[in-house]
Amino acid sequence: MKNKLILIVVLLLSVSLSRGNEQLKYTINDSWHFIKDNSIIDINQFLSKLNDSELVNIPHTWNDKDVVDENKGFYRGAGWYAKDVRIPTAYREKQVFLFFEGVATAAEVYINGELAKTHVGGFTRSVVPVSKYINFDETKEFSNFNIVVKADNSYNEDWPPLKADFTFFGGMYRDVSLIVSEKVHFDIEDYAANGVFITTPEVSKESGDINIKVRIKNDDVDNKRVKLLTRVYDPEQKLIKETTQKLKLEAGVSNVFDYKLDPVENPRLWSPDSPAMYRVVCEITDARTNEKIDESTNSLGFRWFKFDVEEGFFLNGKHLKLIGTCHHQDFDKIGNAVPDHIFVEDIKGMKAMGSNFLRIAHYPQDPAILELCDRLGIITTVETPIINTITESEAFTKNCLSAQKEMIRQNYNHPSLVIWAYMNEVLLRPKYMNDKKRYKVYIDYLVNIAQKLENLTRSEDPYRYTMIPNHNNVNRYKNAGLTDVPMILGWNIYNGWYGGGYESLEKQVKLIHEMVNKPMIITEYGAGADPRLHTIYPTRFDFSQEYEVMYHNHYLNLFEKLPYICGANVWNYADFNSEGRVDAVESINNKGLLGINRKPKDAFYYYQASLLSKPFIAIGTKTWGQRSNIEDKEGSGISTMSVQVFTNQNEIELFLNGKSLGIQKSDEVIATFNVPFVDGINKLRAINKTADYCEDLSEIRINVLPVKLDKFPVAGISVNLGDKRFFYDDQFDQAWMFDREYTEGSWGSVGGKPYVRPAKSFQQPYGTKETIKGTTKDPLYQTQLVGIKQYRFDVPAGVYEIKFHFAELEGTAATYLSYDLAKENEKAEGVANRTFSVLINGRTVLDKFDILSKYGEYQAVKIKSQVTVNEGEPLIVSFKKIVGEPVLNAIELYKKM
Ligand code: GCB
Ligand code: CA
Repeated sequence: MKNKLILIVVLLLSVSLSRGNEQLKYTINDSWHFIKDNSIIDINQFLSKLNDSELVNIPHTWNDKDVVDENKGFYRGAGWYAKDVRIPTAYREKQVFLFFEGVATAAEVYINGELAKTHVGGFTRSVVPVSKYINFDETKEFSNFNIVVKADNSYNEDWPPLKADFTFFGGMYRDVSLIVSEKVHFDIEDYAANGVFITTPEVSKESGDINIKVRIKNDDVDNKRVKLLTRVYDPEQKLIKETTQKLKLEAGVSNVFDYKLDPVENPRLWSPDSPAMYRVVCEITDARTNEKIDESTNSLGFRWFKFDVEEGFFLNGKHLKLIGTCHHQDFDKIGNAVPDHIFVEDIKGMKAMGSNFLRIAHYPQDPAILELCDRLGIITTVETPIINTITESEAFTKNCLSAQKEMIRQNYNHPSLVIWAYMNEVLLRPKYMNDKKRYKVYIDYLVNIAQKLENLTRSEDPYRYTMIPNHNNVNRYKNAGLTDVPMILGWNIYNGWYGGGYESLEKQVKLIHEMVNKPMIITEYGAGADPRLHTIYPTRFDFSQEYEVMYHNHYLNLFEKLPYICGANVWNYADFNSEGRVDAVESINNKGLLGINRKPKDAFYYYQASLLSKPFIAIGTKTWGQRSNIEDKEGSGISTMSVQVFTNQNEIELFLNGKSLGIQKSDEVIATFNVPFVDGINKLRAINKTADYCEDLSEIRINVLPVKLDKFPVAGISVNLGDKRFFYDDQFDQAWMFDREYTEGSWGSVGGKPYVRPAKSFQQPYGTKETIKGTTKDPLYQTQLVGIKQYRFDVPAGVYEIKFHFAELEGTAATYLSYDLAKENEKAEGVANRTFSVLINGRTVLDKFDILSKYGEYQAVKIKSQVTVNEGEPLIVSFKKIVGEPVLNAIELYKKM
């Protein structure tokens, strides 16, 4: 009994010894006082207003609501945060820091009223030493200090990024922590890195180098003698190496030491299939007492890689086609103030998609992302946000360089990371294009910044590659001399979306390859898809999920065929906020493979089927909650629609409500079935019966609309006019079909043509992409039938409600995106001059109706009316032209009695 007790005591002792005094870090995210007010001139004025503040928790942005509303613009200015922090008075002997993971875009940090630090750059971390500002109260166990942070997301010509296709949310949007260390500690003040930098200059199957640079800060007044222990653990957590060295630390400075460990023999190599991770623990102890002072743990992976101009990418000597996506850091309804778990799900999702590559665009993101890419095996590139344009100023250049240096040092020890990038499409619409001389001055300045970033990057990290992503105007980048600067060139290519057909992709890629003798990555390609839109006539710029699949199918096939394309990144993993965007969904860029809420679109399943090697099968259109379509033949009650099954298997059998619809062979991972849907719930089951058995289930709800309206559908009829897409309103679970022409005894429109935006170059097949105010169901209003004469329903007797949807599309305020290079060709639109009357069964409902003067342009207008139809009488809505052509955007008919 006694012996046992002694043993327990000894165990406890050794546990507490090994805990030691390494840095203590914990978040202080909750309950910050917050005021958003650009008129506050200084911290004193802010503190005097604290009573008006609200309490917020970090992550926090002040733009979560105003970027998704219908007004153009969002708050760009200052937001003030304040918090009291209580710490043990014993910390007087230690060093206390604040650690900010991300404050956008610039921050001033005040401790007890004194300015302790300013930081420019909304995407990198910063560390603020605060000990010297704290008044420790010796008489009490705890002491308090006060933090004020002024965050600012104003436009400032010296703060990159200046302009880009994503929202510049403001706020303290990533974790804020307190760090407590000894006076001697790994130098976290150095660009907010962790003080340990590991490289592996030579790696082979037989041997892997481990070189380490440490920075140790001695904040004491005396020089110090310490020991530095380095331990390496293998992927099974077994200790495989241990070294100790004695170091002398000069007081008041950051002491830098470079050293090498003996190479690891036969290292387990890191790769996407087998992301073997080693762990390096660096420990500082007191040379005399052996007491632990600090510790830093970092991941290590052994791999070697090469990007080749002709042959593409090689990892550990084997060819590997890099395929994956790009990623932004925001989420549905909460902007960029997202919990880490979103990122965990995103990276898991990429792995589940079969990705082996990720472009962290256009700025460094949360630490959780690279950590998980290391662990799951996704090769990454990360970049500094210098986007579209630059400012020729010293301050701008300085901010670019510090952002690059912070990015590199903060993310140094990630085996998944192989490329440091900077700039994105900086010659998209360069300044001074019309003044040759001035243009040259501008371009020289820009190329000079690039060269400085390149030199900095190579000296910070000689073992990774560098890259600049450009848009597809290869001549412009080449003539500027920008293509000479980095080691790899990225190309963002949208043939088949913004311009031309995707058939032109191959020519484009070949041209670039011939003109630029550098390894090539397709850093972006993508097509927009509003998750609510489906069609049987996919065409460019229709925002249908079906076109998105076609586009990606074409691109992926070509990438797999051309060896010199090292890799490609879909733009984008998920839909994301872009406040200025006008598309099918306002302020959202819809090029995601998943929605902004992370619900997969069909294109995501397409990639799974294409990239995964384990048996995969998925029935498409899972987000199409409810459909509505006309029956095939009068009285049949059946509406046949095609359904795509995405699979890497050869043959698929599909069952509808338990009955086999036969077997189809898959064509480029898609098996297409014509499914005779019945009204109501349709249960689909797709299987492959081989040894690699796999199956998928899907429930499809459909309103099969009758050709003859003898039995009027209970949910009514909802029709989108001037359109060829089905629209699923996921907010109200309402299914819309597109229009049909009236035939005798049935229903449909009489006369009129779909509205096509007047443009010289083909852009949208129909409708406009201008944002429609007063609705979130823009696709219903963005299309219309022009010159409509009647809408006719041959209905049984009864009382009906009719709902008209209008919007004036011939407006003045057309807006364009800078990415949309087709815009130059577009003619100015005329302002509509349009007046018409609407009659229901001869009775005027809307008399001399002029949408523009009554409601303005691009405004959703909904008008409901009612009519009693007698036996044998049709329901006819007629449009009487007075000035210009009558229009109708959508119509609903519902039977009340
Ligand atoms: C690009 C940009 C990216 C945009 C994308 C688009 O070339 O690099 O930021 O979001 O195009 O969707 O237009
Ligand atoms: Ca419409």
